[in-house]
Amino acid sequence: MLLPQILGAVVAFLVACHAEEHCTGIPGIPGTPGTNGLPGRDGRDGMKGDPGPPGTQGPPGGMMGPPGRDGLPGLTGPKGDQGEKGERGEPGQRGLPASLDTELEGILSTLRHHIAALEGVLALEGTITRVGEKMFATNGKEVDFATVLDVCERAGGSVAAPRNEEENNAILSIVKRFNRHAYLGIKESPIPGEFSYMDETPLNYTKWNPSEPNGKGAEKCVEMYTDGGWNDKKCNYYRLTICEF
Ligand SMILES: [Ca+2]
Repeated sequence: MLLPQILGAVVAFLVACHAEEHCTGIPGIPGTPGTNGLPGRDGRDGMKGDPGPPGTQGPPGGMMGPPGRDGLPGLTGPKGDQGEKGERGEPGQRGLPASLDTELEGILSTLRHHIAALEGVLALEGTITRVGEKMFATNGKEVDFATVLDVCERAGGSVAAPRNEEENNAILSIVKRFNRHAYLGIKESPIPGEFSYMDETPLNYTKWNPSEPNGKGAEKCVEMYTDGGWNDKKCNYYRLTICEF
């Protein structure tokens, strides 16, 4: 409090005191502020802060770090060469004759039934034409004779070669369906005008068209016309592929 104000208060008091019978004491001057207390206890630990930014790269020439982890496996390499054939194993124990093995007999019977059913389906769809034990089939493609040979062999058969009228008619049914001439599994022998089966056995049945064969060594293959007759023909023409199995 400023001095004039204090004095003013004292004067006012004295005046008031003088006016009354009894005077009370003068109020004391306010004391000075106390000193600061001791520091408080430490607070609890705060939450963990975010990771700091990466440091700057060190100078070159530092020590090499440890090796990294193995990479992903690479692509499969090319197939190796086939190994040598192993030695023949010991022969197994002799089994029962099929006629005495009822279980085997049952399996064979089921297989025969299934195969006959499948052949029926294939014949119904025109995929195969069956004559006796032989089956004829085509892939519908026209190629040169070398390709016919290759295609039939790869399929496990051989080029269709009729051994009788019935087989000739079976092949003819395919030729008519596609309305295309087809090569037969017959070739000219080194003697011009003489023909044989592919295994060089002589023909036991022929169906030459009138005036055929007329190539005299220049037409070494044989084709079937759409009437079932045969014609000797050069081997590089494109003809229907028909195989027998
Ligand atoms: Ca001819």
